[in-house]
Amino acid sequence: NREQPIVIATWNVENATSKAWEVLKSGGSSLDAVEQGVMIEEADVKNQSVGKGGRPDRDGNVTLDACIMDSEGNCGAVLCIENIVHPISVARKVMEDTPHVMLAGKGAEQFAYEKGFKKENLLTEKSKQEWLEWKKTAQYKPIVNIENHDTIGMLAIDNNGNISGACTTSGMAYKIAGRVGDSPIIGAGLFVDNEVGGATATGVGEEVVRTVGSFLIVELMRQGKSPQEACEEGVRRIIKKNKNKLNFQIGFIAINKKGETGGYCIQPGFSYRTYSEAGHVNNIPESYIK
Ligand code: SD4
Repeated sequence: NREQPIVIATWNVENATSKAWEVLKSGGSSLDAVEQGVMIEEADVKNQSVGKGGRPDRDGNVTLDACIMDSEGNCGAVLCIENIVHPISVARKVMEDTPHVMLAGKGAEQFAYEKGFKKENLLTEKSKQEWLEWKKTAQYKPIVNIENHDTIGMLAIDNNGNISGACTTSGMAYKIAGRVGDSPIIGAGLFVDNEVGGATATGVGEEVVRTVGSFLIVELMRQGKSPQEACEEGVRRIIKKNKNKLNFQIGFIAINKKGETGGYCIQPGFSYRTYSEAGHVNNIPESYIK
């Protein structure tokens, strides 16, 4: 009952999982599948939490975070990069073409241009108008499940049984300039171990970083927990540290080597997509708060 190939992703990102599935079905690698899958959301200006059209920081600049990890344990990330539509592809170049894992800010942007990426304005009129409206009160307040469509984390297993993952975001809306969340941090926003499985996160990144959430979930699976049990324990660790202020969202998804999947979150409203021969499904996981 091995589910392979299979792709899973945070939120109801039908176009992104369809794209990844197309790559997997045609015999492509899980690395190509997750890259091309999340690129759909990066380019979609209607998704205001990822890539082009993302909400800016409090100064009005759109800054993006992304990371990618392959089945060999190689990884690459870009942090706080501006003017580039596909940070996931820059992260892949960091992984494949440099001796480094992370490039940040101006250096990451400079590297992208050297690799042939085009400079593009990422702030859409819609995101700009909303930011101008926000500036009237300028209260930083993360909103739970913004539009039910958010940071995308994606995990895939290809025909050869190899697991890869990708995670990409514009981060928390109206953050302080320079702020980086969990999404580009290997182990926090994303982790893959080809012997065990993979995990990825969405929500208030500071809380995921504090518990090294995705690494924790993969390690729990290594110890024998199912993806579902591991995601629940990952969320419980965060809850323990935040007993009196559970007003934020965290969602984890995970997959193991057998292609079994799981997901769990703090607040209702989170969902994740799975696409395999068994079908293309939007799953609504249990939440800690009902
Ligand atoms: C971050 N985890 O930057 C991201 C934001 C996010 O849904 O997931 N939004 O903290």
